[in-house]
Amino acid sequence: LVTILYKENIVYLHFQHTITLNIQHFNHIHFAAKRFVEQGKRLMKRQHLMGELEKSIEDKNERSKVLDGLLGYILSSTQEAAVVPPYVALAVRPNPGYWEFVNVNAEDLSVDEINVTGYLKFKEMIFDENWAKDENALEIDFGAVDYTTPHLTLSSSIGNGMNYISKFMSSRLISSSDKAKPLVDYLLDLNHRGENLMINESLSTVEKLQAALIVAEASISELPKDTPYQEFQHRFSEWGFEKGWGNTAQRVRETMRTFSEVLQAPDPVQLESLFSSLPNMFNIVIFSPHGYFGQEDVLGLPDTGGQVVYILDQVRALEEELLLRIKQQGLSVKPQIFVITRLIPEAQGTKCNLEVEPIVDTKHSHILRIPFRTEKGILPKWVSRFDVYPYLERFAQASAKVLEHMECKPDLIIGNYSDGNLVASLMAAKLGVTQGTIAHALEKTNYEDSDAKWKELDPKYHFSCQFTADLIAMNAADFIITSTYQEIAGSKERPGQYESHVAFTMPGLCRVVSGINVFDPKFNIAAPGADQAVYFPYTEKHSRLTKFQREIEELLYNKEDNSAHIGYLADRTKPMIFSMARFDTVKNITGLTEWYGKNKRLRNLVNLMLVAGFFDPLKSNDREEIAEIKKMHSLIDKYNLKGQIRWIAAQTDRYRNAELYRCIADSKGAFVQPALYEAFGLTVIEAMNCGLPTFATNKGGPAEIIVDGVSGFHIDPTNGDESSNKIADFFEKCNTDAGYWNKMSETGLRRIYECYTWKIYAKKLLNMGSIYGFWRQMNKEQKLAKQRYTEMFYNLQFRKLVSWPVQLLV
Ligand code: UDP
Ligand code: LCN
Repeated sequence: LVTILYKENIVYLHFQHTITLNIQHFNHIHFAAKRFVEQGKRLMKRQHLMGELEKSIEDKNERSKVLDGLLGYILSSTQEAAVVPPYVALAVRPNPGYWEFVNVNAEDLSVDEINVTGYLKFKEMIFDENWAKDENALEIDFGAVDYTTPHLTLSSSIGNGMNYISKFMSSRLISSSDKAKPLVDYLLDLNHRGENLMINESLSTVEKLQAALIVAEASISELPKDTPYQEFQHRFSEWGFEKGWGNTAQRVRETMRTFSEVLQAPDPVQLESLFSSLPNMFNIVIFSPHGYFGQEDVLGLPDTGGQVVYILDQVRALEEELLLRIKQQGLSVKPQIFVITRLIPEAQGTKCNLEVEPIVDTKHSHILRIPFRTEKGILPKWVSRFDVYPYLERFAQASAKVLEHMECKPDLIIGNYSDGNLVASLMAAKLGVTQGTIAHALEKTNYEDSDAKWKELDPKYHFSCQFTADLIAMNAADFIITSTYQEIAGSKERPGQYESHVAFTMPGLCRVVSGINVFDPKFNIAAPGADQAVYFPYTEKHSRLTKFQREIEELLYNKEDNSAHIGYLADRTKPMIFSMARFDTVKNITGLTEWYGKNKRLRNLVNLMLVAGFFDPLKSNDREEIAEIKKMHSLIDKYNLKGQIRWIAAQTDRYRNAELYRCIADSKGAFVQPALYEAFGLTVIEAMNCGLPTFATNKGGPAEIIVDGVSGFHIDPTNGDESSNKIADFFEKCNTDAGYWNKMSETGLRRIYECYTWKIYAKKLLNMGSIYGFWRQMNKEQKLAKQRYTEMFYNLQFRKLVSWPVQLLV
């Protein structure tokens, strides 16, 4: 597709369209390409390519002429280039989810289109030449076993899977020869502990069901709307109907009417509404193996952050929605939700050594803890999330215990994070249950070139296991829940977390030519919320938790350093900028400290208030945290921050934390989330719920939560000066415009109420469980083919990777 033609003074490049370059521009590009290859083999990212281009075409006008037009567009859409002199292989991403690969010869500027394998081989040449040349190197191609799944086509449709599934389902039902028979079979299968729901065997064909619905609908239309189902149950059962249609005459009638219409001519909107009312979901299992997972005193511990908050709030919201739906279906079933996590015998004062714990503010939901085991016994201590992989298979087997507690099979299994998703996949495949996955954060994009450099990083992070587990889970899942669009397909400039698994290579291990397709309709966006009973606006004076006032006063202003806080604020009248996070490198709390240290204007305007980790590196057993603690101390010294910074150790009480956010709002301060990358960012919505104007990273989820300049502000974590000046500008503006702070506080709150609540989330998730449950039945063969491929990958690859010797101190 790409050819090159020189004719007199003009160069014609053909790449989808013909690009015409005058010889001068051609020479510029030629010169730049030569610069790319001058330094030998290497991987170049977009910013490096652009940097080199700037150096080779110094004249700004000339540069913009060269960049203007299609060639410039291709270059600026290039995400990465594998330089193997004399070639420069480009990975071009014109739009989210769309990739093309071209190979440019820097000597004569000839250009060839290459396929994904060709591109990955170029990349491998940089890291492991022998492997790149191995004709039998292992290639993973999940796309090859995806032969019947329809895919979305537009980048803007990505993440809207459920809508498309309803469309695909209705057109399948219309076009299939036995019409709506699969729906009738599905209905026949619905039961609760063996008791039929909706219909029984006497209505086993479309015709019989249609006829019965006509009679029933007519008879019910004569009844008062609020007549309880029990009053006409007997008559209905004679016609072959069972419980589940509704609790009142009106609801039964609505469900029957929708069903009748769907049987006659299915349309996507009605199908979706029908599936949201069917009694097919009572028992849910949620996996989140790595600890600490608990309800008290765990937040802020290494690896224990938003995921735990998310799951506990999710369970509360799901239970509430389940109870509502069950009531509306006219049933008296008790729903059950079990969160399965790791039991840690040496629980460090937390309750993570308890086997079963009821979940606070729920009626029927529990945490069930199962220990990690090896053949030698139980693992007593916490281990980092990066080191859990060898324990997962046994953990999945032991999780069968949940069946004893539930006394039945679950209707839905949801995994969380790489470890939970793998275990969920194993259990769902074994039981034949619908599976949803949630990543929270896929680690791959958090560490540059973590795939290509896996060998170097594996001793510390075991990315080979994690990425393999991720691929297995993504492909096994019936649906994938994400918090934002960017999580799937990034933005115009940056690929998404899932998108980074479309094609990648781990030289020496495997070349993934098709890991996942972001146009797969299994992807759905359902953003979480923050518990609004806890995180409410600072203005709701009557609800403020005044009992924490003294503790918070001491936490913020006591001048003595102790184990809870160090540093002090000499000028209490200044507003505070506040940040709170686990002390991981990616959270960039030390970055924020450095920006603050360097920016005199900002230091004059505000104090810095941080909640993160410990102060003593000896107290931590987390590698990254230890490095961050040391860095923080050195920054405080380097910039002489004493008197302007307060560093508080990790906090575990969310009620007190919420009051802390509100106290910062009382100071007319702001929340700053400076992460190098943030998958979603619960602290961002907690702060906004409390009415704090918020500055958050433009790398990741917060870029979608906040509309820059409208409901908060974006900051660029890679440009500290710009970011700290943006914060300083805000506070300067607040000094001159008395209403500005309030305006930003209110617009932040408005954004939350419109888009980020748990109620919206719970409805969506239950609908997904229902619709994708039916979809998997309609696609049994396809599902099975993929499952066999996934199982093989698990057996031959994953098991081998997790066979490193594990420590066990019983
Ligand atoms: N958190 C906390 N104490 C701390 C640090 C964080 O309670 O010392 C809470 C915070 O309020 C939020 C969660 O942990 O609810 C962090 O979630 P987020 O999505 O911001 O980041 P994650 O830790 O999941 O990467
Ligand atoms: C993990 C993260 O890193 C955060 O960005 C999310 O907000 C959190 O999980 C909850 O999903």
